[in-house]
Amino acid sequence: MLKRLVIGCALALGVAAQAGAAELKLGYSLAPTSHYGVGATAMAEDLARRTNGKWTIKQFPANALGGEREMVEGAQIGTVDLVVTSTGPVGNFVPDTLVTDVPFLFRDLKHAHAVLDGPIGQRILDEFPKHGLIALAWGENGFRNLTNSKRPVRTPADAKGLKVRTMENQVHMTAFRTIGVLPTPMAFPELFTALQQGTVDGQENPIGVILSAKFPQVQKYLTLTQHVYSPALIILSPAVWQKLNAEEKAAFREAAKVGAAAMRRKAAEDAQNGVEELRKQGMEVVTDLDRKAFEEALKPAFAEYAKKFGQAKIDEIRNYKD
Ligand code: EAX
Repeated sequence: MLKRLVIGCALALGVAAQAGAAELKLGYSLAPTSHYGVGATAMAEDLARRTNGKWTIKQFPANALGGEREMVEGAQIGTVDLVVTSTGPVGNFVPDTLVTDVPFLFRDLKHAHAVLDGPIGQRILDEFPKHGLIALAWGENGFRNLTNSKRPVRTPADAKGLKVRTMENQVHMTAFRTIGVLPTPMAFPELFTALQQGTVDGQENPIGVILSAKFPQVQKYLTLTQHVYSPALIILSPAVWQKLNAEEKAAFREAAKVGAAAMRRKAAEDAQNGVEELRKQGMEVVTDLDRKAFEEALKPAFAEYAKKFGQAKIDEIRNYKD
């Protein structure tokens, strides 16, 4: 009798475990203390709470699941469940994200958030399923800034001839090529070594990334170029999405929004306080960028973007008001 009871319980538990708790693998390129880590933790806590512990998240920080392109591919084929990624390589999968990578498109964070959280941003998120991906929410990487090992950069002439690593993103590469920089597309996990060995002279990233990836160890000069806003995305594998009922789908979306909000708060905090820290770590910081000269030098690139995306689409974002 007792034995039967024990077996019965074990069976019931077995069934419960199968239909119940599921641990999802979430990958990102930065340290757990970064804005991505903070966002992922906030999402994980919220999701577990909303689903009574059914859906939990295990984090794989610091490129443990590969570079951003590889992680997005993983989400497509179902070997990675969740990814927090910049838009860097995402345009290779979902071309509609590319317009967000245009330099000097967003005036400030408020503008970027209004666009991405409004109908334009939603329209882009809605494109993902057509490309075998689910985008749960727009997070944040932040405004990007140029670093290099050669010289202080204030004008496009200063930047000319530098070999700069860019993300694997055509829109970014066009911009750098246009101002006379040699763009070298490279996956983020290779970047530190490339800077260290001098394969490239520079790179560009938000302050939080420069700090988190310890670039002051291999880069002397930082220019607060703020040349492009870098959105982040929380992406889910369709292999997971199709297992969810409507209530769970809503819980995933809400939890991703909570994660994205935490990510934005941390990215903004780093952008505010991080420059001082980078100075302490030995970087020389150029704050008086000749922004007008950069915008002027970028004119041919803007003409290309207008051809590629349509001027109306760019203006729709530029002029967007909440
Ligand atoms: O998402 O590749 C990059 O430079 C990204 O900004 C970084 O991986 C954070």
